[in-house]
Amino acid sequence: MFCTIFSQLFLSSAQYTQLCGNQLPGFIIDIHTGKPVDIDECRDIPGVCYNGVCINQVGSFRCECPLGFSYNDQLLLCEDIDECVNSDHLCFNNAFCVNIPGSYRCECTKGYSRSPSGTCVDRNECSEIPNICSHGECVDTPGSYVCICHAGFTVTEDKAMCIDVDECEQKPCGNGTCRNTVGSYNCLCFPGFELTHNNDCIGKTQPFR
Ligand SMILES: [Ca+2]
Ligand SMILES: [Ca+2]
Ligand SMILES: [Ca+2]
Repeated sequence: MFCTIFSQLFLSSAQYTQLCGNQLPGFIIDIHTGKPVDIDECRDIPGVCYNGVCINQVGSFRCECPLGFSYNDQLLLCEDIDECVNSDHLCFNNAFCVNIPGSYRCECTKGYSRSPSGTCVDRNECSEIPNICSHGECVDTPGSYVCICHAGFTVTEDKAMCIDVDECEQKPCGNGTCRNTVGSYNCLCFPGFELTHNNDCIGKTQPFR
């Protein structure tokens, strides 16, 4: 059994001849008759022709691989072809390639969804997602959307949300304590100070005597 396809794979031809003499690969010598007998590689090699069909032949064997698979003559099995690597532009117009066993498929890129005709079209996030851009207006863009925020709110870096501005960080109250609120802020004036229409605290004017 040693002088079979296994040893052919792992030995140089000189090493093979040294170990196996002129015995033909793919045959085993019958100890009773002394004659070479075909080895059934399909039966004797574990996992041979995996994903495909093994066909024994006199002195050898072959693997028949299904569509989308190719024969790996080192591993003796049928390997999935990664169509996404081998062929550019299998998927186009806002889609990308996903390799699957025996085939591939095209998936829409982020921000796009499959239309009834099968093409990838822009999603209108503004109408599809409830409460998107709360505290602002949603504007649809190709592949995405942006939020235009109401006063007192600022847009996140990805322009996907409006978040409250903490106006107190700017210390707007002067002689008072600032309290941030959602969309605005309040000033609580220190004793002796009063709130102006500019929402800050100034000293109370002394009444004339
Ligand atoms: Ca054979
Ligand atoms: Ca969009
Ligand atoms: Ca605020």
